[in-house]
Amino acid sequence: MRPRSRTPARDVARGRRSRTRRLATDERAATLVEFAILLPVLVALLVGVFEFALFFTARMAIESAVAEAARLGITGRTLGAASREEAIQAVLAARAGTFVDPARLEFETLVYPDFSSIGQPEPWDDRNGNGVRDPGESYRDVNGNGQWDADMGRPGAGGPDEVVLYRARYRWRFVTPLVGAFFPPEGAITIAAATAVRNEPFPTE
Ligand SMILES: [Ca+2]
Ligand SMILES: [Ca+2]
Repeated sequence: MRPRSRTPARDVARGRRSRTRRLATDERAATLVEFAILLPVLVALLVGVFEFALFFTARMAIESAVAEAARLGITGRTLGAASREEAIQAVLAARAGTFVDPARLEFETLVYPDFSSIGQPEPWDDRNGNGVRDPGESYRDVNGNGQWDADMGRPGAGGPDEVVLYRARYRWRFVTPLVGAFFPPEGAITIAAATAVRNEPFPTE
């Protein structure tokens, strides 16, 4: 007796099922391979987002700290500190935030006669007309330190009605070498913040 042959319809169905299984297995393998390729990219992306979120947070904190220090400075108040300069420094450090190391935050306040003098040299008599202040050429000692300066700013918080520049600089170090590698040699970027204000006509002792 001849063995009963399978019906062609059943063969076709079985073939389809096996092809479907193979396809599913192939798809799973392909997904795994794609995931393995994409994982480092995803991790790098997440690290980048984290690093720049921290950086922008620190930058905003420093900008806001400088503005807050200036807001105190213009009033002439000391808030119980030994001097106005100390009070300004205390506000700056308190406002700079948890991600900023106050010890590494470079900060200075410079006093100018007016806003247009900010960053300008002390006026001098350029006798030889070379655009450079040469030894012997007379000058006006605006900041009163006994020498000619390329920036006439006088360190200090300034008196009533004086113009004061508040300036901060901070070297922001990225946490991971992944991002730091883009900012050689030390994996850091400079955050600079500045604001200029005119002091209120506050009373002085
Ligand atoms: Ca000259
Ligand atoms: Ca000077």
